[in-house]
Amino acid sequence: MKMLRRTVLATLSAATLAASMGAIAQDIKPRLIRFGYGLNEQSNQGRAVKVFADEVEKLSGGKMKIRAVGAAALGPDTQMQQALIGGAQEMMVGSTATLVGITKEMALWDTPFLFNSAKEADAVLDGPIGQKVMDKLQEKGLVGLVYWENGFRNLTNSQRPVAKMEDLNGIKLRVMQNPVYLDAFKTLGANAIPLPFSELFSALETKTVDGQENPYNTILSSKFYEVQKYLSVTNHVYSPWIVLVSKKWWDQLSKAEQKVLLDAAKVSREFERKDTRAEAGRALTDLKGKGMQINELSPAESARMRDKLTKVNALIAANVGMDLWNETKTSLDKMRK
Ligand code: KDG
Repeated sequence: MKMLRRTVLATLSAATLAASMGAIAQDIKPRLIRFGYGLNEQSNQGRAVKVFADEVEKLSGGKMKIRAVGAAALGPDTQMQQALIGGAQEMMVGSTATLVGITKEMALWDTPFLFNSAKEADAVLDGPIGQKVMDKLQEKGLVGLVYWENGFRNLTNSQRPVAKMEDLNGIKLRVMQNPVYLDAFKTLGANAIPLPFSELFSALETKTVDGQENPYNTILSSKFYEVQKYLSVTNHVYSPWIVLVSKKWWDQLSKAEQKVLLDAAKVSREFERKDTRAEAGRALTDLKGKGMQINELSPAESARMRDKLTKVNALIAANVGMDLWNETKTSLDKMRK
């Protein structure tokens, strides 16, 4: 009888030990976070995602782990945004321009020539106005953490240099899926065609579209120089990216876990802006070296394009609301005094 009792006790303690080991193993298994993005791993966007992932692992002591998925493998921006809202994906970084269908105030950042410099952009995006626009996402199921820099956008095409607005007439120009970009480039005389970023290279390669507009960094990292002969420097709009979290998922996190993600996002923002600006500074030389023919618009032609493009401002002000529009203009006027 004693033997039987000893065997039963031994079996029970082994099972308890296994269960507790299992529980500990369960405890230290990191929380896995799927983070999708649209450019490739070697791009400025991909490099910043890696910095974010490393920082999350460091700050959480290995308890939170980012599984970064690039090159739009989880779908284009709009598809990933819906996956976050539904809770099927935890995080992403993408363009604010593709968010206007969800949060109309994001159209503020589509305003042509809104910012004259990266310094102005940082001050507004990281200040109360940027936060106010970001907070509007929450009622739609998204949490914005920080803005990254996509950069000032410039025109490329396979047909001819764009030295004046009229040179855009008849150019099939791909634009982001966004009403302001569509309207703005139609106003300039281009045949504006909205396409997801993930389809852009093949559309250029097959001549489905003649041209596109993006920052130098993207023209380099996506190898558009292989299918685009002409680069015309317009700097027509400053384009932000935004790091997003599924609110459904965010609300389940502890305050400590939320702090890890926000602190890591701020570290990645500082890295991303420095890295992107350094690369953009070298880009024109690099792109010339890749065989692109580069032209800058004359001040007079730039002014004509600016006057024509800013005709969309009334549409933007109506969309984002006059209070937010006026607050932004006042803030910029103060900075420029
Ligand atoms: O995922 C790609 C997006 O980040 C997008 O913003 C890139 O600027 C872009 C474009 O032209 O689609």
